[in-house]
Amino acid sequence: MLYPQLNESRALLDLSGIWQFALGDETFDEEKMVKPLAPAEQMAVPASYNDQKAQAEFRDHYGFAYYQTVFRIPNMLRSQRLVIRFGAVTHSAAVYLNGRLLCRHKGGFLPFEAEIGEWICDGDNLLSVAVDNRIDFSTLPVGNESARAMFGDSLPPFESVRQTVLKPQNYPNFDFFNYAGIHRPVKIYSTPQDYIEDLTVTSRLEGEKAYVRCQASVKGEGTVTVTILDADGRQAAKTEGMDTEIEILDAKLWEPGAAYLYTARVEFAGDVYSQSFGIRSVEVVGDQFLINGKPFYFKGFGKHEDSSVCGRGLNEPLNVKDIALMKWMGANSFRASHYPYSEEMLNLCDREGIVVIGETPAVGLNFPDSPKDWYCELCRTKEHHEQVIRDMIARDKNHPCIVIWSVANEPDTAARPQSAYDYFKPLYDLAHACDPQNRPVTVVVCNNDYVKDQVAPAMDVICMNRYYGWYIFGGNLEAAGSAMKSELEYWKEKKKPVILTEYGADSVAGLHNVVPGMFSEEYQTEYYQTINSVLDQYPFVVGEHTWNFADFATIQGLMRVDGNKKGLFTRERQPKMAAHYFKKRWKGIPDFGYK
Ligand code: BDP
Repeated sequence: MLYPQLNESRALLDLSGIWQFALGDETFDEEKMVKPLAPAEQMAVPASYNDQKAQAEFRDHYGFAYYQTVFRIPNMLRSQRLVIRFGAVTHSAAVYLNGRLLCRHKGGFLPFEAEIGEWICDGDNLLSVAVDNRIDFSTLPVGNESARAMFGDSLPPFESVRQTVLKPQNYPNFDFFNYAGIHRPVKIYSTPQDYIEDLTVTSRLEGEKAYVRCQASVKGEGTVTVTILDADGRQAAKTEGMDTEIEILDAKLWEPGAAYLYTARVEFAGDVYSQSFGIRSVEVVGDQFLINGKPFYFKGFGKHEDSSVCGRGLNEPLNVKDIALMKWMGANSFRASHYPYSEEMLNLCDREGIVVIGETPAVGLNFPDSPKDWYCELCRTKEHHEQVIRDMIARDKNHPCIVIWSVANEPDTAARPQSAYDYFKPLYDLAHACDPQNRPVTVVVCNNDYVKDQVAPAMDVICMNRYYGWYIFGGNLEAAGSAMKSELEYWKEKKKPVILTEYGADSVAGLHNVVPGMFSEEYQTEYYQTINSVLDQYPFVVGEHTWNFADFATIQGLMRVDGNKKGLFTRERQPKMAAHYFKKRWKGIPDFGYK
């Protein structure tokens, strides 16, 4: 799906701003969609609604919430094809235009769009969006379906108390706040009636030669012309055809830390679209991860789209800042944990030369205590999971920054190994089949009983999350180091590259110890020193991603002091001691050829 663009053939209108808003309940109220909301709150879009107000009912809301705005379409655009596009609405949406259902969408982290030409009227158009934040065993991320599933027998026996506890609410089976709302921009764009529907740009390196293939899918009659422009806008090649390959002379490669972007300017009938892309290769050879034929070492983080007030809403200044901080530390990569990030962030990473592991929102696929074979009997995510893989890759396929697809984070792949394999192997195959660049595919795992896991060894890259020294052997770094070492001895036999995609310790900024204890900045730093000294001994370990880049909001709980404090930065992006430690370490580790 193409990112909306303003150019000589396409207009672009941004509906960001203050919308009308009302909280609802668990029943969809069509009345709130067909006429102006009254009474209405004021709510900013894009952003989560949870933290924009001062009451708990917004933060802890369960069920539907309603948004409305009005817009007018300039007369000069009325003859054009008009499309409304939502960057992301979390977790599911119903959209009404002028009182009629326009479209529905399930999944909170990918875009959807609908043509609106026939629906538009003169004067004000009423746009209503119902957002449902409920999560269960059929959604990604996964929510538990009752308090009992969450708390089991620890619920009190008193009926009245129990009823309060059991009042309908979300029970996330994941460790980030269940933010909801219109999270990414809502835009209307126009195209001519004959238009470019999609573009796929891939590149191929053959020795010194580079070839670029451009496949266009179009609606209407006409010839497709492709002009490749270099980063200075100079023509590098030109060709014609719906599916065409051309050689680029003296091609400059896209590299981590040294991004070089070309543009494929595609013309068809009266339509034009400029698709940026990079020429680079990604492959796994033996136990190494190669970018442009050279062994790459991932230095970076697991992240979240999370900030105060905006919640999970697009926050572009923060994205710019985060990349600046990554560069300040000598990091070169991050994982878009645990959902596809905004297109705006990926565009930025393309330009900044930051490497990204793209991930679906499949987090929480674990029910360790379930007596059932849950992949088959409990979990109802399979179809939706397939859909998000298709949609994520269709959206992100042209980004040079993305070098790995992660199909899921920490599913339980060890308790019922065969069932897990039967669920994930087809998804792994699907991701490969969908990707025109055929990038490596993985499932990020975390199992104490790792020897039983059949999924991780079947992946192109073994990505593992590990918390020796925190959840296991908390406070005992000596034991943590040996546990890490013995696990790596096991993975060594698989002869595949391994990335430690998560490891970390909470630290409360400002808490200091002479003798490091858990939650202090010193402990967090020593924790990393201990684990890193083990990682450095294994050449097949091709990357280290700390958990997390910054502190982030979570559900309230005994283990969370105002959120998850495993950040190297505070939520406000102030560095903790460990950030300075990593800055020193990573400045000394080259992007290529470290091991
Ligand atoms: C891992 C999860 C991540 C959590 C982290 C933690 O992948 O989402 O936030 O643990 O507990 O298991 O800090």
